[in-house]
Amino acid sequence: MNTRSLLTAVLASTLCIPLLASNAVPAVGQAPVSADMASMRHAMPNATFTLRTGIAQGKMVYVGRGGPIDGKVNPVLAVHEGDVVQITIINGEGAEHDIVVPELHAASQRVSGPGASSTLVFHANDVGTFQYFCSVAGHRDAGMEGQIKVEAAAPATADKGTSIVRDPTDLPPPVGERGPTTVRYDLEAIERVGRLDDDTTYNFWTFNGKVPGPMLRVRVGDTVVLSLKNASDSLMLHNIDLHAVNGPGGGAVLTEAAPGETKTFTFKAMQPGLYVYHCATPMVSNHISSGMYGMILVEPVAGLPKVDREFYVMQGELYTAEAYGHTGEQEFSVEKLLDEHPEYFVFNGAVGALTKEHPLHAKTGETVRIYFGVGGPNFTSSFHVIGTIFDRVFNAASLVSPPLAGVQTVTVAPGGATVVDLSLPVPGRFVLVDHALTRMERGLVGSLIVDGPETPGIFHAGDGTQVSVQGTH
Ligand SMILES: [Cu+2]
Repeated sequence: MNTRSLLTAVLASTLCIPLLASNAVPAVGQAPVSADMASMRHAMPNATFTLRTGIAQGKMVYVGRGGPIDGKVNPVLAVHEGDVVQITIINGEGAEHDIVVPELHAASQRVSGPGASSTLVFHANDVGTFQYFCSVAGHRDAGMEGQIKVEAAAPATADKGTSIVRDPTDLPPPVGERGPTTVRYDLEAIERVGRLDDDTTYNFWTFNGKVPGPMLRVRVGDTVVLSLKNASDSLMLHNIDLHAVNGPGGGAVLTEAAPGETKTFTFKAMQPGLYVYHCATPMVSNHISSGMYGMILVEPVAGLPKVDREFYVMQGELYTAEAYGHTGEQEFSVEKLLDEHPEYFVFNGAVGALTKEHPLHAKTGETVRIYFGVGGPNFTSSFHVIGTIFDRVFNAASLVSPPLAGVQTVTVAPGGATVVDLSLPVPGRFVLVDHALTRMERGLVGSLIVDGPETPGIFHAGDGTQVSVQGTH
């Protein structure tokens, strides 16, 4: 049907390595390509499908798994022009199979043995209908075939949901030199249907309408007067527990507010640190998962070392009844929460928050600080920025202990935080991840885009001769 298809395809039986040599997916920027980054491109398809081989009505078939194709036999795989399409085939019954799309020059490896899998990735550049099938002799005739439909670019849909994403640059400036004072904060618990992913919404519970809640910033010795209003259109009780507080419940008991109520309490910030706050109304983990977390920074007397840019990033996970990737409004699943089986992992509230909506930007030579916390409620983060090394880590967000130097990955507990500083000698796109990298497949990824001149003395393709050539011209 379409012999001059521009689609290119590659095979990736495991996450990444064979893809270095391929040009299957265009680079996101002009960034130099590291092995890690090559894998990242392929880990960020925007149309993903899983097919399991099996027997249905006496025929050999592919059965859709997860998302809108769940349970469907030889499902039509609908994608849009320009999508990066990822298809994973899982061997369901043990016979040898593969999946090929000759018109798109795409083919998986053969898989034999129950549970074996292979993944293919391609870029859907042409509109049309294309056949996929198993190339093992006789299997196509036995029933293993279906269609991939590439439609013209998606029309704008009516309501993709309000953004609940907190811009990572939305944080107060350093406190600066001053003595202790009284600081007043007004927070509002707001329940709001917001965008969780493209074409997917969720009924978030938030502080001030965004996830995470606003970053609060005070100095040690300050007195904080904190009011929590629960919006009148809320359905739930809400409160706030700040880990910076010395006092029962961290303030939760004193701030429990019914819809329409406002509660106020006062505390003294006794210890410097970066602290998580969250709603602590039962079921606490439900309130946190739905978005009710944020951080308060209590600066030491002398403040923190000066940097050029600061960012505010938090990680959380969501438990939806439907599998990751379903469109439409998603309902919370208490069963999945109790099983600690999340469907989504997100930075700053939603899939794409720190890639499409608010990527982090900096310039080479600048120093950058990330205030990073985990709302959770349940999963520890192994925070890492691919292509960088943390120069300074305030481990466990302790700001009075000496920082660590030269750190690759930082463990951050739920209800915990870290402060990491990095310098950026090389331009390009760097990738924020939890190095439990399976979570990328469930939405957890961010971008740090660094602009500036190339620095071949630090990073370049090829061998050392290129450096001297470039250095003499
Ligand atoms: Cu709450």
